[in-house]
Parts: sequence; C-alpha cells; structure tokens
Amino acid sequence: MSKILVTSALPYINGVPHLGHMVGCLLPSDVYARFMRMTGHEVLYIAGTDEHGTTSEVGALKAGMNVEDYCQMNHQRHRQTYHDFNLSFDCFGRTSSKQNREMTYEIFEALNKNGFIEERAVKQIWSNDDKMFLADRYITGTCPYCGYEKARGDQCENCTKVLEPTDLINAKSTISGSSNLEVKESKHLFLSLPKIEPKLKEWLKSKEAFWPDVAYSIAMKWLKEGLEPRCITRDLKWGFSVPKKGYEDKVFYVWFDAPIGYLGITKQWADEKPDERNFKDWWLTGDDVYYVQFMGKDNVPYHAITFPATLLGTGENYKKVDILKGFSYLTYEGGKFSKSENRGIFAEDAIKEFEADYWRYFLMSNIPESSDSSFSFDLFASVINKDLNGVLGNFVSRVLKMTASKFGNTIPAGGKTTELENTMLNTVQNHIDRYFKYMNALEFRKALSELRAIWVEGNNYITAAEPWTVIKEDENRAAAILRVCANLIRIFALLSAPITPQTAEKMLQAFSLNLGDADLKDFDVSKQIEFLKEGHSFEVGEPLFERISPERTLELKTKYGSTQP
Ligand code: B3M
Ligand code: ZN
Repeated sequence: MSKILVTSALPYINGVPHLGHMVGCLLPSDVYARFMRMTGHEVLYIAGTDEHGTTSEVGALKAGMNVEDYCQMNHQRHRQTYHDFNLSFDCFGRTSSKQNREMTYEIFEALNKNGFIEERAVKQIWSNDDKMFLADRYITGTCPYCGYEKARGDQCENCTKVLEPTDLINAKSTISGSSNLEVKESKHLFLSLPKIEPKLKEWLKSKEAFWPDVAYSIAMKWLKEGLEPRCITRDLKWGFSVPKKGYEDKVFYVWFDAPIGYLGITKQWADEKPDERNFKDWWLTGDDVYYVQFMGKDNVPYHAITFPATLLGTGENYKKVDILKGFSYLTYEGGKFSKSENRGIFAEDAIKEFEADYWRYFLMSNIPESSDSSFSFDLFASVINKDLNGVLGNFVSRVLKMTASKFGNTIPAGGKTTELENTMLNTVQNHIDRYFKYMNALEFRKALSELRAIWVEGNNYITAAEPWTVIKEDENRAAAILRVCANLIRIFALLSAPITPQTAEKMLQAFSLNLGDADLKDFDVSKQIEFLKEGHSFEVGEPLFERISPERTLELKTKYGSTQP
C-alpha cells in the first residue's frame, strides 16, 4: 500500500487547544504522517477547524464579534499553535469553507434521493432566559444511562453514550445556568440509521481484525444498543442552511458537516493546485488508498457509525476509514484541564516555555493509548532530563566534543571495526525492526520505548568501547569508534525525526545535512553506519536540550495551577 490518507479529528474552533487535545489526536496523527512519508509512502494529511454550531455562536457573542470574524480569528490562532508544534498538515482547512458546503450538499442530496432522510417532529429545549433553543452541549444534566451528573445534551463523556438533549434528567442551560426551560416542538431531518444498518454492519465486521480494540469495542457496543434515526438539523443560524423546502431557516447539525469536512478540506487542498491534485484520487478510487483516522475516544461513535453510515448511504464508493485509532484522556495532575480554573497548560503557553520537541517527546511517550495517562510537571521534568538530556543529548555532545578535541572538526580516518560494533549494530537493528513494527501498528508507547532503547545502545556502546582510553594506545581504533558514533548520531536523528523533527534537523545540521524525503525507506543500519565518511566536517554546536531544574519545575507548577496556593 503506498497512498496513505491521515486525518486528525477536527478541533472545535472556539476552544483553545490544551495538551490533552494535542496528545489525543493532533500530535499522533502528525507523528504517523511523518513516519509514513519518511518510509516512502505518498501521504495526504488533513485537518482543520470544526466551526459550526452553538458553541461558535456563543463564543462570538461573548467576544462581541460576529461569528464569521470570530471564526476567522480563532482559525488563525489554531493554525499558529499547530504550526508552532510542527504539525505537518498538507492542508489545515475549515469546515465552513465553500468546498465543504458543496460536499455536504452533495452527500445530503444523495442520502435524500436514496431514501435515507426522514422528517420527524422533535421536542426541543427552549430556554426562556437565553431566548434560544438550547442544542447539544448547552444543556447539562444527569445521564439517564450511567447517572453521571455533568452529561452534555449531545453526549455523556462518562459512558460515551450519544444523547438527545431531552434525554437528560434535571436539565440546565450552561449559558445562563437557568433551568427555566421548556420543550417546544418543530420538524427536523433525520438520517435513517436503521435502514443503513445492514450495510454498516457488514462493513464494520470487515474491520474487526484491523481496528485497535478501543475503537472496535466502542463501535460494537453502540451497534448492540440498537441504532436510532439521528437528527441532522438544528434551529440555529451559524451553519450550512438546509437545502430542502420547509427547512431553509435551519442548518445542518455540526456533527453532520464536520466529518464531511475531511472531504471538504481535501477539496480545498486540491483547489489550491488543480493541475496536480485530485480529490477523487483520495476519496473515490477506493482500493489503493489506506485511510487512518486519529481521535479521542468520545469521537469514536461518530467516526465508526454515523459518518461511515452517511458515506454508505450515498451509494457512492467513498473511501471509508481503514484504521481508526482512538485515544483515552490525558489528565492534569490527576484532575481535568480547566481554562476557567487556570488548571492545566494550554498549547499556546506550553510552547512559550519549551520548544515543541520537549512536548512532542513527552506526550508521545506518555500517550493515553490503552488507558488514561497523566501529565504532571514532575513527570515532564524527569522524562526530559532522563531521556532527552541524559540519553540522547548526552550522547551527541559527548561524541562531538570528544571527536573535536582529539581529532579536530572532521570525522577521523583510520582504524577497523570489531565484534563490538557488530554486536551493537545487531542489537540496534533489532530495536529498529520493532520500532518500525510498532509505528506501523500505531502502538506509539511501545514504539517510543524502542526509540529510547536505540539511543541507550549508543551510550552503552561508547561506554564499552572507551575511546578516551583506547586513544592512548591506538589512535586509529579510537578514530574508528568515533566515526561509528558520528554515524549513530545521524541514524538517531533520522529515526527520531517523526517525533522530534526540530532536534533531528539540529543533529543533522551539525554535519551540514538536512532531512530528506524518504530517509527511513528500507532502513538498514549496517549500510547507514558507513554514511558519514572520514574527512566529513562537523560543528559541535549548543547542547540539544536544557535541563529542567527542581526550581523551574516548581515555578511551572505554580504558574499553571498544579500546586495549591
Ligand atoms: N470537533 C470534537 C472534538 O473536537 C469534534 C471533532 C470533529 S471530527 C470530524 O473533540
Ligand atoms: Zn452516561
């Protein structure tokens, strides 16, 4: 398989992304996209802002702006943050684009023509104090299924069950806090999930062997509970107006047009260079594209059930997800991230404290893959100090400094390699094989621990080879050892590049090299170890990472609300 389509769940435009969003879809999708490009695949990596719905209307209202300007401003803010984290999207678009409108209408028309859209009278919650229908997330109350008291009108984040606002017990407006709510009736359009169910089941069944457990079991649980028709319209202004007689003053529900956004954003991307890029190559030719989606587990039902059902219902051969990777949550010092309580570190602030690679490495090695994981500054400091400084940074600076002081700023000539090198290279190759296997299988924690093990081998090797002692007796042999070490730096840089791209560039720049397009393709360490030849010049440069002192850690904890005042 050589064409790989990668998407990350599209972050809501109104929120500021925190580390939880970063680790729960955006960052792993980037790491995967980079890895796939580096191993020689053709990758299309798509994301963007999810812009419609009440949250944006309310956000704009609070900001005293009209909703278009508000979204434009926030889109730029998201874009900047992801740029700072080095997320390598081929297109970071918007669900409010004209391309997504066209796509949404095309898909809706097909569903309608095929008889999968039905009209129903809906009881909705009208807030007398807010003077609006309170859709979705603007209502909280108790989940009728699990009893969780802060369930939102669209979904219970405790049991992941998708809800209708009227399901909630003791409902309240989250805008005004008012419980002066009343139920009013109006007509809405529904996607007939039960009619699409047979096709959907057959499609899902074919995924059993391939999807990670988290995602597949959520999908199955949902299917077992039985599919109900799903309302796809809302009484709001900000959204795509519904192209059907009698529904002109309603808009599509944000969860209807948001996943269609993956297609809409691909169109946006294709429209930028119509001669070279083709939407159909990715979404309509089917079998030669391998499609991987990344998301938090609360998004799984929409991507495993409603969105594929939407695509299946069109009767067109739209590409559907091959692997759906769902993540659990990242907690902040054991609790939740909360902007209002100043708890947690938000991506924009994080990047002001440390370069992206510190966060990228920490988050990827502590990714909430099979269960929740937690962020704390103590853990962060210890991982950065141990792995990045103590293992990787230390190896690089030791090798470059020692070589420069003994042989000058070129890779030295002479000497032979021995059994010691063969053994080390074997061990490294074994780790590399596993690293590749885990990255391909989207098992990031395991992949990261292999990567760390590879760096450790470098330190073990130099400790065992002792070039500083050997040089006293046999200068040529010391030269051979340091030449191997210099090549290990380049090898480590290439292998680390999907996770820590800036650091990889710095490591390569020490040898006046840059990252290439497919540097990890057919990667064979026994060949790579001879890439840098004698006479190649290098610079020692600054240390790669700064150590995080206990004082700095305490300062960060206080600043970001993780210690009690
Ligand atoms: N915006 C939910 C979220 O940000 C939603 C994802 C849409 S993916 C098409 O968690
Ligand atoms: Zn629940």
